[in-house]
Order: sequence, then C-alpha cells, then structure tokens
Amino acid sequence: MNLTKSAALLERACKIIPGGVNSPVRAFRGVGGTPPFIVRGEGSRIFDADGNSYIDYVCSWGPLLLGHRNPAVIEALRSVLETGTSFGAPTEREIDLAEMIRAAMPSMEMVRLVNSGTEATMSALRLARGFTGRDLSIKFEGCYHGHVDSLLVKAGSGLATLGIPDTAGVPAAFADTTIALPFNSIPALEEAFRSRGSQIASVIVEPVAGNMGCIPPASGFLEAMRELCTRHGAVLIFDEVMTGFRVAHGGAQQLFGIRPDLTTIGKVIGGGLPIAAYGGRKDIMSKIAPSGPVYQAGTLSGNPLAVSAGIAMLRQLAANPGIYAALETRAAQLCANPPAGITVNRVGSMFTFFFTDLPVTDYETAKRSDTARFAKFFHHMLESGVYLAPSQFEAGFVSTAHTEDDIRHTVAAAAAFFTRV
Ligand code: HOZ
Repeated sequence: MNLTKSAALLERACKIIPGGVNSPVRAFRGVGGTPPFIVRGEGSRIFDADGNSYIDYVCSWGPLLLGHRNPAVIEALRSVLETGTSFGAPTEREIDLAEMIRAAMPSMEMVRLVNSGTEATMSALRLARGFTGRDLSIKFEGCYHGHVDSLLVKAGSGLATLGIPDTAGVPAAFADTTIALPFNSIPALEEAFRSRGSQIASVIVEPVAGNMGCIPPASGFLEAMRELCTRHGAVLIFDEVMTGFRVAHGGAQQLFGIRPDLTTIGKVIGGGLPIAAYGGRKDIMSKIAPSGPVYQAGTLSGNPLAVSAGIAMLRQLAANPGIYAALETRAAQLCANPPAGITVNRVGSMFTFFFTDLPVTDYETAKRSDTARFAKFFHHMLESGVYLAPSQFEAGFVSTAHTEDDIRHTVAAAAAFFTRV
C-alpha cells in the first residue's frame, strides 16, 4: 500500500509536533507503521494524502454518528459563517442546544457548555468537590476521562495503548485524591465506601467503558454505584462523552435506566466540532459561577460554529428515533459470528474485537489481549481499505453512513485474515 506522501508528512510533522500528532493514539505506536494523513471524509469513508480510501470505523473517535460531512451540519456551519464565528457573549443558540440536551437526558436539569470532554470531566469533578466539601473521587481502572491530572491514574485510551501506568507530571497529592477500583467490581466499590465513604465526593464512570476497548457494565454494577452514592452523599458522575447520543438517544443512562447526579457529554453533541458539556441536578449545578462559588470559564465556550453544528446534529437525532435501531442492525451485522479466539464486545454502535478468547469485563481481562496479533490484523484491514482504531484499547464506531456493502466488505476482509493466519 502506498503511503509515500503520508510518510513524508509524518517526517515533517515529527520535527515540529511531538510524535508528529496532536493526540498520542493517532501516531500508530500501538500498531506500528505510518499513519495515513487524512485529506477528506465523505459519508462512511476517509481519503488520505496518497489517494487511498478507507471505510472509517473511528468516526473521529465517536462524534460522527451520521458520517462525514453530514449535509445538515455543513449547512448550519455555512449559515453561521455569515454572522460571525465567536463573540464571547451569550447567544440564543446556546439555550437551544442546552434545552435539546436536557430533552434527551432529563437528568441534566441544568447544562454548562465547554470545549472538550476533558474540560467537562475536570469541571464536574471540581463541582462535586465544591458541592460536597469532600476531596476524594472514585474512578475505575481502564476508564479514561480526558487528561485531567487526578484522573490519569490507571487510565485507559492512549495510556493503555502506550503502556503508561500513571503519567509523569501529576503531583502525588493530586493522584492521592483518586481511588482507582476494578471496573464491574461491586465488592470493591462497597469496600471503598465502607472504609472512606464520608470522604468521597464523587464516583466517575464511563457507564459503558470505551477507552479500554468497549466493555459493558455487568448486571447490577451501575445500580450498586447509584445506591452507594445516594447512601453516602457522594455525587455520581456518568462520563457519557462517548456514550451520550451514541448508545441511545438519551445515552447509557437511558439504556440502563440509571439517573446520575452529573453527566459529561461531548463528541456527538458537536457533530465533529469541538464542544462538550456537563450538567445535572439543579442544586448541584447552581454552585457553578456566577450562580455559586465553584469557578469555571472559557473564551470559546458556547462557540457559535460548534453550537450550531451540535444543534443540527441533535435535531436530526430527535426527529429520527429509528436511527438507533438502524445503527444496532448495522453494528450487529458487523460483529456477528466472531472467529475463534476473538471476543467481541458491543453496545449499540460501539464495539471492540479483543484478541483473546476469554470474556473481557475489566482492564485486567482487556490487557490479556494479544496486541501483537491485533496489530497484524489492523494492518491487514488497513490494506483492505478498512480504517479501525489503531489500538486494541479503543472502541470502534458504526455510523448511519455505513452501508450494507461497507459491512460486507469489512466482514470479508476480516474473514480473509483469520483464514490466512
Ligand atoms: N483518546 C481518544 C479516544 N479515546 C483519542 C483522541 C484522538 O486521538 O483524537
């Protein structure tokens, strides 16, 4: 496969950008080789600088639920350009988007718009501390909540890919405010609350883990978390940056019927533009400045381009509830009949093929995957015109733009790998 131009671009990039990329997983360190430099996307496909085309299951790491260059999103962006790209002042659109979010996720009684998922989780954590007057947070091993200092303890995503257990640069005092527990372990959660319940400000969780690969919650896990938080006065934060508007219109909280106290969302709500949000119980959200004493601000928060793209996206999702059934069908086709030796986890249109024949239920079991074989599979798929996440520890995403032909091609390409190797 010809990646000559991408290789030259990578060489140039490495001289000015650390690792040549602006987010680590993109560098392909988990799978080796040259990352294609992308020049264009359309529907289910992306195109690189060398003229190769790929069926894209990264979908910008989740936001592109309706595929690349969704016409309504593009049109919304065009019309905003006529009126101005940033004011740093309130606009009516921001109310519209916040109301649309609340309509889909009623637990988000009040909403604050920010620029990235990291900002949303960082702010939610601070708010939980300010609200409860306590310092400790529980997180789960292998979950990733953005690069928030105190949450980079046993984190998934790029840290899992690069094998970095705990990042450099975080003062021990910050890390000490985090208790990391095994995902899906109710006994570990009960024990943490038994021993330190009165100090715990929040429990933050990806209700469907997506950053150690896709791992669904075990039966009763989220329910136990909800009950323990309520009993001990801790704030339950669902990090739905990945799952919000993805696994169901109302996110994982709708799918599993759990009402968190705070929620963070991002990705889909921006239709491919940088935006995120956090929100939840009115009594908690009222503690945010200027209503309350917990400070959080941002020059580009509520940016007109990002907000308009988000409105165009959410309007389509609200108007077409059948989208989720269609995504379910496509993703089920993709994940049907996994070959021997592979464990497929899937929730709606989020999926991971783990290179292990054992069930994957937490970080420890995810790490049992044969990452060297995954890397071979990844490159086989790339050469077959299929762009998967370049890491065993990331979720894949199906969009409404993926056609039956796309799925058929992908399944055939995968089958060819398993019959050959
Ligand atoms: N860590 C992000 C997904 N879990 C990747 C972001 C990116 O590289 O764009």
